[in-house]
Amino acid sequence: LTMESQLYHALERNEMFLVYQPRVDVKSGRIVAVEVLLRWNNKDLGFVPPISFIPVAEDTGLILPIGDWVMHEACRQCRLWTDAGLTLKVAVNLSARQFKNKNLLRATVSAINAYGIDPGLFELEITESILMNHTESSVATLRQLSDMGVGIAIDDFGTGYSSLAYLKRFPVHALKIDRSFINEITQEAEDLAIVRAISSLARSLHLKVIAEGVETEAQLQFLQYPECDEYQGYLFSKPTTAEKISDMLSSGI
Ligand code: G
Ligand code: G
Ligand code: MN
Ligand code: NA
Repeated sequence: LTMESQLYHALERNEMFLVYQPRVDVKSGRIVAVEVLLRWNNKDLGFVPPISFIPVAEDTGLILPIGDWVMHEACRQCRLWTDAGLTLKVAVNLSARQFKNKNLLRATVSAINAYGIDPGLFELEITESILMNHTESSVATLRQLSDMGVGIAIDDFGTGYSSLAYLKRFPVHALKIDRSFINEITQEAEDLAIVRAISSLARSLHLKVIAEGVETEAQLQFLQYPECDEYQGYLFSKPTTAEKISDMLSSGI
């Protein structure tokens, strides 16, 4: 009953599901997007957190079918929201192995087309370190996706060693500022300075700025425009079910 052997059957046994965390427009206070987060509830192992099973899924290659499933499920949900008159972008996390895979373009387009969603409502989140290990073909794929209208966001921005020149060369649309810079932004002058620098860099490159891990009203005050366009975090909502997201949207948030 190793995690690996259980993970092989997780999809066919319907043990995986998605939760969604709202991304909120700082100015209007409205939900404009959701980050899609994978969850696994196994009959023997119980709830296994992604930080435990994603590395196993990466090592075994299972992240490829699981990642395809995540993209399909996210697009299916996006379609349901669109049909209900709710316009909401879905942002899916991409692992290193998915990014390097030669089928990334086909897999992404397949999910988008299966539900006929607007490609502009689909976004990929890629960490700095994954992006820095790109190949020519993975960058070409990003460009093709970007040309279709798919968004590309750099996740955990500020924690890796990204060459700033890449921000210009790559088809990147948004920077998600890592929550380690937001955590103590109200007390630490350096953190505020870093957030301001990232934000002004992003703005001059015409990228959207999203603050992650916003937990308090005080933190949000420090992140009002022009620091950030959108924020995400426990202050507004933890990752939650699609139904709860629909309820929030329907009630006008
Ligand atoms: O809620 P949270 O514990 O979901 O996420 C923990 C980590 O797992 C985050 O770094 C997040 O990016 C990653 N993660 C969550 N869902 C997915 C997914 O569908 N695919 C990949 N590759 N990573 C994910
Ligand atoms: O690495 P990535 O940014 O994809 O992962 C998002 C992770 O951050 C998920 O595990 C999610 O549950 C978590 N998260 C989301 N909002 C908050 C928050 O306000 N505080 C903390 N500590 N974690 C958060
Ligand atoms: Mn993310
Ligand atoms: Na992040």
